[in-house]
Amino acid sequence: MHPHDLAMAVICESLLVLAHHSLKFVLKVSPSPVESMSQISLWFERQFEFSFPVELHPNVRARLRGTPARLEELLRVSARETLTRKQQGKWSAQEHAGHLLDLEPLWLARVEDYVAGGAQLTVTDLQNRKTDDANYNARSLDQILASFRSARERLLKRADGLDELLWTRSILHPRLKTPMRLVDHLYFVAEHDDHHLAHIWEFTRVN
Ligand code: NI
Repeated sequence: MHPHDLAMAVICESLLVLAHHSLKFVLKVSPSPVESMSQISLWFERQFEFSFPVELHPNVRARLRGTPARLEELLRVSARETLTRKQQGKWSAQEHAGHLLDLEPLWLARVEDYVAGGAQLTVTDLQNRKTDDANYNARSLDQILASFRSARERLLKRADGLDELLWTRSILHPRLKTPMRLVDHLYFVAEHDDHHLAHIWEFTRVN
């Protein structure tokens, strides 16, 4: 080998070794996705625009109907330890599921607001103390999932029996100060489902 080529080979090898170590360093110091900021946007910062046609209400109901199956599919494949692990004091995957269960009575009460013709939708506790107090990590996962499935069935059954004219009735949302049609309310519930399913998915796929 020509001395010049040899020198080049040594430099190249040194650079490769350096690159390898830098990569190892980057991999070592990068926090895992769970330790870093979640990519999921904050629910209370979400803005909603409701401009889709009311005729889409069967599609929105189909989304709502699918949530128990999606939740079960996500949760049943993970170990209990993964499902109950809390990160930085935030809810565990199982607590997110419990929170979905906790909100079903609110969604149903809001459907009744449309039937009764109220001026504002039923308010809720924005601190979600109900979920913190329930201690879902100590409960059986099967029980949470079964309760959610039956509560969701009840909500959908109630929506099934409603007069077609009710779907366009508009009532003010107490926090967003936005008028919401009944179809928007159910769309809002489907978006809320997705928000928590995204959190659960984030937990279960990295653990
Ligand atoms: Ni929520």
